[in-house]
Amino acid sequence: MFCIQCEQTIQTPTVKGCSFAQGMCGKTSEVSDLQDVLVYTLQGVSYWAEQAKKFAIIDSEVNQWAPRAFFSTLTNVNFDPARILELSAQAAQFKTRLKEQTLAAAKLGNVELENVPAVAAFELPESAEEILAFAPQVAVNRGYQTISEDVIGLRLLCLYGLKGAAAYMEHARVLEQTSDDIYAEYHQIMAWLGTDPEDLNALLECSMQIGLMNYKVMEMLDHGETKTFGHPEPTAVNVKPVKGKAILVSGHDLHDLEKILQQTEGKGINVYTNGEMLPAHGYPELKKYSHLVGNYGSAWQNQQKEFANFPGAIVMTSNCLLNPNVGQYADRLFTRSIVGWPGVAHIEGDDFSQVIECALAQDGFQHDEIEHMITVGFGRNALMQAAPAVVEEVKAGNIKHFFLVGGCDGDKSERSYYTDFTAAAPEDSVILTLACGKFRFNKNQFGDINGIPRLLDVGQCNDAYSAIQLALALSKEFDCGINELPLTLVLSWFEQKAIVILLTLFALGVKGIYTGPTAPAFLTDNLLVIIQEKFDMRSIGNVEDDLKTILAA
Ligand code: SF4
Ligand code: SF3
Repeated sequence: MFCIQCEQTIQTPTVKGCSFAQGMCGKTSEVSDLQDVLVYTLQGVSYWAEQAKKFAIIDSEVNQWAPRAFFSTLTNVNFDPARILELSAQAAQFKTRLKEQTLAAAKLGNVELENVPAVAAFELPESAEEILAFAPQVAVNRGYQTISEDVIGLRLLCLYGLKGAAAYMEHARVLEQTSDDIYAEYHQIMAWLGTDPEDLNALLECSMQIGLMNYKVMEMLDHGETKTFGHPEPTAVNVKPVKGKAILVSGHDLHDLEKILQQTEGKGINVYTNGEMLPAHGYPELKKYSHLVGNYGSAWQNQQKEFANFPGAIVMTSNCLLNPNVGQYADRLFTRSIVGWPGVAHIEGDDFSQVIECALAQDGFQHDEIEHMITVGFGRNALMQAAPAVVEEVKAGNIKHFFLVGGCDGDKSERSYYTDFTAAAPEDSVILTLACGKFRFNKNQFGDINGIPRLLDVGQCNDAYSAIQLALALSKEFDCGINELPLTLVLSWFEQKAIVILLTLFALGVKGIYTGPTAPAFLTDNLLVIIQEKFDMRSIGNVEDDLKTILAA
């Protein structure tokens, strides 16, 4: 196996990347190898989808399915070899279908298809053994013996960035937001990466293309979420348990939460959000359910302890999943969509009766705990509504700086930087936050500036779109570029969704972003210098010095 896609990848003085029997996340070498072959097969699917389009053949079923399948290879999503094999078999079928249609159309038009790359000609072997035997040839770092590390690093930046974008495409698709134009762009990039490009400039350009494409994807997802559930509004959320039977819903998929709320209505079950599901409380069409009682737990890396202590059923709708056998709650856990763990019940379709039965069979919480309220719901609309008041405070000199402190959470102790940073941010600054990194500080008190809360929870990682809209509105109001605003982004990365959001911000021209806790291991020192110079990207250092530098600028 070789996998280097997330922040917790194995790094020693001699080894970079998870390359032994198991990755740090618990992904076995078998699953990792099967995922490599799946990704390679998907690159072949994309090649034929791109060719097919030249003959006006657009297969919407394949378009909508392919990013979803790619999403299954994202960090902490699917650990089940059987499911990955199923996806590969489906990919091979789709590839054959597109290939046959394309070749027939080409024949009809007397067109010769030239230079069909190896990735497009690849035939998936029948058995799991044969697939695994083939895997080393299609490892994501294939050719590393002879190709420069920089090339491999940029290929991985593109592949992992595209994977993050594919995940958001799937979140959008669930809410009936699809775009054949975006899928065409996805196929073009995926197919090109399958040809093992070596031109550093072309790869760098490709990473910017992925960033811009992802901006459109996040816009589409924002549209899907706000159209389906209304615009998030500032909402107080209890983060302490309430007496009664319970279901915990984790991950990013609001559609699943809605179905669970509908199906549990009147059944005496309380529903809680966990992790990236927290922002759900701000959406009118979700908060209207009185049995959506609060948020439980914190970010993904604490789930083995928190899920073990949760006395009900747990639904994992997307990333990030950890080994449920450690906390012995696998029998109370249910996976959805592309998520999988061997032996854990997987729910297809929208019938959650198994989850409800499981919750009713569990003890539930025995006591009410004293409430602790936090506020969420500062999405695009709420931010825009607050913008005039914010502008007034800026003009009056009461707000001097904006920070966006957000991104993924993780295990590393260096991540206390983000908690310390928010605590040390001056009183006349406003802190926007998003994604699961917020759990490091979102229960702390930040107060307000003449009624404007100093901490504004913008939402999930994909709600970076809302934060970008606020920045654009402020730059219009103050008649300056985004980089001239008193706004600093302090981001934390863990997995591929964070990679693509960073690419989006770079592609939009946002400069001077602080990132941490460490640089992605797939980027060489050389590449880091290029990226730092091109985008003025900075690594987090110590809070005091960083704040001094930021505020002096
Ligand atoms: Fe290692 Fe991360 Fe890949 Fe898991 S996802 S195998 S921890 S690099
Ligand atoms: Fe968190 Fe996985 Fe990235 Fe959506 S849930 S931000 S780490």
